[in-house]
Amino acid sequence: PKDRVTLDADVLVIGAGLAGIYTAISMKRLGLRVKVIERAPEVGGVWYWNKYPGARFDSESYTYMFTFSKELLDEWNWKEHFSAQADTLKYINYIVDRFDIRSNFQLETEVKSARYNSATRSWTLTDSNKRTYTSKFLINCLGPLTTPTLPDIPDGHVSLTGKRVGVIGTGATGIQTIQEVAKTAKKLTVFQRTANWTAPLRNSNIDQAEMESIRERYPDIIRACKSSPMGFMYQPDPREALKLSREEREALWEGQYNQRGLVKWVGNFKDTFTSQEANDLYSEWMSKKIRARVSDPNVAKKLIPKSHGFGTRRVPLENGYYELFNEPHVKLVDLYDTPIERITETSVKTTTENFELDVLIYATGFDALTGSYEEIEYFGEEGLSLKKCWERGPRTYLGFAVPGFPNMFNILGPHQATGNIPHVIEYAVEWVSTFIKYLQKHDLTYVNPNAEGEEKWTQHVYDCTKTPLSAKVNSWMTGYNSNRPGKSQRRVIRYFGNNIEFRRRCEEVAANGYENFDMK
Ligand code: NA7
Repeated sequence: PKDRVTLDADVLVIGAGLAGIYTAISMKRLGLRVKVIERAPEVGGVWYWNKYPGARFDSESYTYMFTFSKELLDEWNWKEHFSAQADTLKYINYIVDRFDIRSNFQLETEVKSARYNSATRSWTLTDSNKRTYTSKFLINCLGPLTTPTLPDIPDGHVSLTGKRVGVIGTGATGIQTIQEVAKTAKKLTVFQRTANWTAPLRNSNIDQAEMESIRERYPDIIRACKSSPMGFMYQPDPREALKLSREEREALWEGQYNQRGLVKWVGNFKDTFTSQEANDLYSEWMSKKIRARVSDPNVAKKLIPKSHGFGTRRVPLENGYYELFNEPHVKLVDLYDTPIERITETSVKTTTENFELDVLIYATGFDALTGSYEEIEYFGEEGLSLKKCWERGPRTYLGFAVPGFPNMFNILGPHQATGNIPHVIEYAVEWVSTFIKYLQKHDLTYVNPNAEGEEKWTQHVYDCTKTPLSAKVNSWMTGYNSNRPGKSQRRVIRYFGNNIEFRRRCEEVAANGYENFDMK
């Protein structure tokens, strides 16, 4: 660079969730000065913010974790097959202390803008108090589901016992919350717009003996996750549902229904989520399960999704969700039949009824993937605005970088592989770290993807939306958000390719000397 200046850090990271934490560990290992800026008063990201009743994993704890450190695998004991939020937050804090990075975090600091300076080849972040921070590299670890689209749910400390509670939303958050709140609320009203498919979680505690046996199986579990398309422990069944007899199909489905976890989604027949016909068969079979569990056929009918097939949206898991609607204190309100007209201080008024409530919980989702990037003003070379560049949808190179925004990397941003999030984060952070190490080795202080890389990657991301049924329904995965102006139609924000293909392409780019990146 022409102008040499003293920078506050080599690497600034925005966000202290799992991605920010592993980035800090990795940068420190490279001998770089790293500072992570986070608006929350604690580390943990989603696992700090989402303290709602019932918040927990619905992937097996011992698969949904970091694998980069043998010590960590040896030392940490999971308490339940599906870890609850409080224990997960403990795990995250354990990592921060174990790798001695707590002093690398600056908490309660909200970044408002990030500006690239071409003369110094550096980034300047400005926080809400107008304080500034400078660095060579900027790594965004903003999280895919960070920006809630309605006011925050009341904090976890509010007691709901004996109260009249309403919940709006039946996504993964709503379904977990509803089950927990129903245990103590006097009355629970579920305001459901789109019914969602959900199936048994089958959680249980893990005692010491079981933990030891899981630990012995860690190498196999980790290998299984790394070789599965979405990073989960289960491989899709290689058979096609449409080529089997009804008995053969139902044997697999019944077995999986009785098993714990997401196997009934990610371990299904390989055509279940690409062939409408195969998906219809499975959805019909699942509908029967719902009808068998709900006594009132009218309520059952409302709980069975019509707009989308099983697994074409993220499948939340449950423990007695459907049976709740047989209980006298739980009421289902179908917002398609009777939409909400108004919310007052004490009630929710639909077109036909006024529901007096003590507490109303919004489980109405997030402005996924791009929302968190819109909360910060990013300016690249010559004042280029990221908002402008992404006006008609995000465009990236490998989901990691954007032309015109040199020395900036995104972890788990738009157009990057998803699935088993901790595993995905590990891969992304390691890919970026290896790249930064390469830049250091070659004394390069400038890295910027070119337009060709961006065009090719963006085209590939769009091509990947052609096959999966999940790319053809409204959900946060397809960028649909009815609460945000301009987002009530589908947008290509997510990578619908799989992790194996994603990694193959990233490795190829690295092996070719980081092709389509300009470096100097
Ligand atoms: P989701 O899955 O986006 O669910 C949001 C829910 O809120 C969904 O049922 C929505 O109905 C409902 N919603 C949103 N806005 C409204 C309004 N205005 N009125 C009524 N109902 C509304 O978010 P979650 O937080 O549950 O889960 C996000 C991810 O976190 C999840 O997939 C896991 O990966 C972890 P709609 O379907 O839009 O009709």
